[in-house]
Amino acid sequence: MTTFGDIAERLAHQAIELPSWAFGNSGTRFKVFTTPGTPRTVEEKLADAATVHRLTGLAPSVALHIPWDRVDDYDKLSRHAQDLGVRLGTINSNTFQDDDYKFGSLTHVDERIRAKAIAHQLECIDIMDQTGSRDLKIWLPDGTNYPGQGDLRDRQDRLADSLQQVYARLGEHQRLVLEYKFFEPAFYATDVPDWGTSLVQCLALGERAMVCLDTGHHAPGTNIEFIVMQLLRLGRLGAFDFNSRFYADDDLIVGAADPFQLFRILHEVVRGGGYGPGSEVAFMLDQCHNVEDKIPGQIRSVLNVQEMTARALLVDRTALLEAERAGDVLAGNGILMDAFYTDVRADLADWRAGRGLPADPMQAYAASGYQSQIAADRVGGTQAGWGA
Ligand code: PSV
Ligand code: MN
Repeated sequence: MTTFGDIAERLAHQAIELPSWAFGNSGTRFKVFTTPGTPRTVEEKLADAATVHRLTGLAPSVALHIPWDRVDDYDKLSRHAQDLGVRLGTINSNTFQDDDYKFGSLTHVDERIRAKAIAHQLECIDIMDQTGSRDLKIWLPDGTNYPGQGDLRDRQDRLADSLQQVYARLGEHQRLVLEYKFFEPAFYATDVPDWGTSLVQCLALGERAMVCLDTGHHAPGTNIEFIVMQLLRLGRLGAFDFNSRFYADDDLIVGAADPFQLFRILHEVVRGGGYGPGSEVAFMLDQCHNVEDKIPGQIRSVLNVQEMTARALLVDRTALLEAERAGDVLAGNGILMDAFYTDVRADLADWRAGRGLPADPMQAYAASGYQSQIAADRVGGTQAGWGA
């Protein structure tokens, strides 16, 4: 049997990157609700992210989205992040909010627009050079709504050519991480709909091209942990965008909709060597807090990932392997379920207290006065949000 004491040290390796945009206003296509204290600037987003890290010790880096977080001086922004106790992480490009991209970006049939989309990715790599970021994350809105709207194969060929041009510009220690999504904003065919397509494109590029798995980007019922296993097996799991979904790409708090699925995913991560100091897998959140407060929403999220990681680490691997080899179906399933049902919350509270962190970060945030402080301080200006 594996006990909490056996895994305590390994929990210290956990690092979850926060998305800057989680602190801005977001919503559905029906309404974006604003909240007092929402950041107006990227510096304020970093301050909120640093608060999450200070209270949890789990979130040492922050992902930026360009152009949402564009600034004049990235050295200065990096230093600002450092002063707050965090660092700048993944740079996410954005080719989904410009009129030119109505019919695609890296796949566009018009060479001028395709060149513009490539130039945007190169701008993001320039930013990475300044921020010291390792990963360029590309998610494309490209796709078609109607059969016959575009030539599926030509689009794939243009994508390969565009990605090649971007990949060629990467520095030695930088990576291109290609995210897939099976629908939205295109509904008939997206150009990178699944992990297979992302992987095929990555394999053609080279070793520093990796797949990004956003947990909300699959059809209902998809066995996501299988994909995790396969990508780890092939050494191509670059990053996670964690969130949870009931229906579509809901971008809700990770672990809220289906904690068991999160457990199964993290079990495969641990089993496949994706967790710990030797792993290069980036664990990121990609979430929106439309109706709940954003900072505690992020705190809850990283705690959910930590809790489920602890439970995944608790799986008795030796006993599991034995049961699997012996064909003991129920014993194997029982070993997994024992770990999943272990309530680790009290142990984690002690673990935090032993490391100088608040035993209950949610409660510590509520008691800190930070929320009312930012509501009082951040008056005037334009709150950050989609497209802001
Ligand atoms: C697309 O749905 C996505 O998951 C991509 O990661 C984008 O960069 C992000 O959402 C924007 O919120
Ligand atoms: Mn995503």
